[in-house]
Amino acid sequence: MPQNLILWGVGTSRTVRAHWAMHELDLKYECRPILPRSGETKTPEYTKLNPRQKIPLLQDGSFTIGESAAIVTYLSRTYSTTDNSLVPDQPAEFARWLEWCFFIVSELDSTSLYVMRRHGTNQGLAHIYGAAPGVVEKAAEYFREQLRHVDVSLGDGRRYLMGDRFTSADILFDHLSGVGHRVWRRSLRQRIALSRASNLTASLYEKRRGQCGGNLIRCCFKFDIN
Ligand SMILES: N[C@@H](CCC(=O)N[C@@H](CS)C(=O)NCC(=O)O)C(=O)O
Repeated sequence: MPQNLILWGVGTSRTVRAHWAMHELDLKYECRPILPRSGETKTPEYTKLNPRQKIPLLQDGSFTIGESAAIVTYLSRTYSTTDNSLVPDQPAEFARWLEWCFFIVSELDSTSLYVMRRHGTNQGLAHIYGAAPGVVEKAAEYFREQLRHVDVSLGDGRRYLMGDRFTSADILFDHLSGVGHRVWRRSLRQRIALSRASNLTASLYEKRRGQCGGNLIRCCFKFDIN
């Protein structure tokens, strides 16, 4: 069992992924609830830990790792049991899982959704990163198009992206967009680890938001992708 897990960050969909994985794997950990867009990722102390100045970040003893998808994979590969593993072992299943993860992180997140977040004026972060309405419109179009691939897969009524087996790909996808097929969504709602992680991070976020007050730059989680 891990001795000294510290997870940095709350208040974003990417940080919830890491908290959710912790709860799925039943791990005890310490949370350092720093917030995005609050200046807290830019302090010298944090920059030393993570020069990319992003959350989430995981410390496991002297080992430090960022990127939410890498964190959940590391946690599962290091601490899962045969019953709660979030990453398939068998080569073809592993490759399929990897395909989902890359698709979610690259096609859905980086190429389209995050572009909409950063440059959107409709509940986006254009006030920080600059408005680019044409780019946002094209990114939304691309996002909807890519989402159709997920719809086709989930349309066969499977409970999770990998079929009957819950994996970290479901964690990545859920905390990307709040979309997804009805059966899949119902399966996720039944996961106790998700409600535990969401409740914990929501309460920590509210507490910290109060403390940060006016220093916190407005941030939003919902985006109009219709
Ligand atoms: N690809 C990274 C993205 C992490 C990221 O961009 N985090 C943002 C918040 S969503 C952040 O920490 N920004 C720095 C800040 O706001 O201070 C991941 O999945 O972990």
